[in-house]
Amino acid sequence: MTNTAFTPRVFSGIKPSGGLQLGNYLGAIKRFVGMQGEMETIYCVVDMHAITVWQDPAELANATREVAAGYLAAGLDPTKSILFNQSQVAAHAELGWIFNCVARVGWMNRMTQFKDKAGDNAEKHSLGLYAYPALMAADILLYHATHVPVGEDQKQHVELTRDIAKKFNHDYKVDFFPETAPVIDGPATRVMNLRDGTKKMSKSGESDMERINMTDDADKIAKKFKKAKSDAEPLPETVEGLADRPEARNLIDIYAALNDVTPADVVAEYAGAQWGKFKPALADLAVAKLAPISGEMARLMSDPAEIDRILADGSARAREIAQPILHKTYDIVGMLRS
Ligand code: AQP
Repeated sequence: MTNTAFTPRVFSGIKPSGGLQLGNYLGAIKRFVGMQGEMETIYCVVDMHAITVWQDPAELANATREVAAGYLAAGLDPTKSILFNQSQVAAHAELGWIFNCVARVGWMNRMTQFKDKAGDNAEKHSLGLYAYPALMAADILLYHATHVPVGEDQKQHVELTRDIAKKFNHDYKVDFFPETAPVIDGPATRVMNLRDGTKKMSKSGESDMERINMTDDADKIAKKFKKAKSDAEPLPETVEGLADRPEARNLIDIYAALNDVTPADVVAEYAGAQWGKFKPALADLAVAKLAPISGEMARLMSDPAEIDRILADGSARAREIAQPILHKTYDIVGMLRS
């Protein structure tokens, strides 16, 4: 069966594992909002993924609300999209278990994000961190999602989702789960660390100076871009001139994504400029684009009951789609629904 047999549907999520950073916004949220109205859109705050590494219980609920506020402040309309937090739709965990039994250990061993996160100390990490791509496959396939907008770092996990769908369909001789497509496009699918252009920007990176947080004020944003690593050369004449210049490439990609233009447009505008000219322009642009969002996030966070109400409504709507798909999965697998 091809994906044309499935209603086009978008699913994606963000972990409340800390405050949102610019990579989450440009690589994910901004694009999620752009897909609203094109097809049915379901967006999640994936709190069950967050606890694959330690989360202070006193902060997790707040971080969950903050990610929800980030989505809403960036333009997500809860009447057009379903917005909810994962733990409130139990079917995610239930389908996740089935997929633990479909995915192969050899597949999980190839997941580069686990290797990066666990480093040399893999045995001390949670089983959840290792198994999390199978839960992510459940998040997506529980809604028969056909499109998953993600940053470049999540591409391998969406490919694993396709492998799980294919194996399930093959083993049970059904055409039940779609082969979901990752949607990875635009200039900011991999926003890099401001102090090291070879590493991705992350919420949980060691130093605050390596990322722009969505809640940073104008002074902080200006300071972080001023101190961002660049190189000794001026901006090149063409994008080809950015090869082997990861920090320069990153700053230009960020500018392009914030301003909805291409990196080639940015290079054409700033060809030959020194960093002393480009960095303040980048900081001004970032403040102009991010300040309205952080202001709206602060406003939303001052009324947590309203965020909780939006999430509860989203959970109820998500359950309506998820429950029949889970039940059908149980029937296919042969679970007695007593
Ligand atoms: N640097 C990035 N550039 C582009 N996209 C990014 N995303 C994350 N970082 C970048 C995208 O944001 C979405 C949500 O990611 P996540 O929060 O679920 O997990 P992550 O990718 O592990 O994000 P972080 O910020 O690095 O979190 P921590 O530090 O807690 O692990 C995904 O679509 C992701 O691609």
